[in-house]
Amino acid sequence: MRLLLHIITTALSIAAASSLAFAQGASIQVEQPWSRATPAGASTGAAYLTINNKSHDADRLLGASSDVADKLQIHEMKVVNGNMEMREVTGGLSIPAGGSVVLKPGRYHVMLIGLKKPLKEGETIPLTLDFEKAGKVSITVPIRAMGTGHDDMPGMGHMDMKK
Ligand SMILES: [Cu+2]
Repeated sequence: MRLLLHIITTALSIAAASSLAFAQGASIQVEQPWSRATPAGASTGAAYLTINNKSHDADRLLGASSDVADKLQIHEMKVVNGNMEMREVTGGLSIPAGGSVVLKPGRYHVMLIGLKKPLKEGETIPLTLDFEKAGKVSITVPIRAMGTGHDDMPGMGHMDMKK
């Protein structure tokens, strides 16, 4: 009887521990990450992805980091007075409870500033996203061909960076 009780108690604690880990790990899900190959000499690149917030609390994407660039920023593009402008999202990008935010060409993106080498089609970028509540979420971003998602900024060098 004691042994049986011990087995049940152990099983319950394992179940509790694993469900907790699952709940934490699953609150933020990142889907369909991709980036685009850059021409030789380009100093910047961008990464796109979809963030799903499975929890009942809103969260915020505060920033990102990667070995491939000196600095990463969360950027937003929008048309201001007929011109496409790009600016840093200050205070974090909010991800509504139970909702999702899509980072895509012409809207939000993770900007890779100071690329250490060109992004090559077929390779991948290790990226760590930093969320206010979910903490750090590491993903692997495949690099697609140059020109994929043509409706924005090749290289983005022609654009003014607004602060
Ligand atoms: Cu940008």
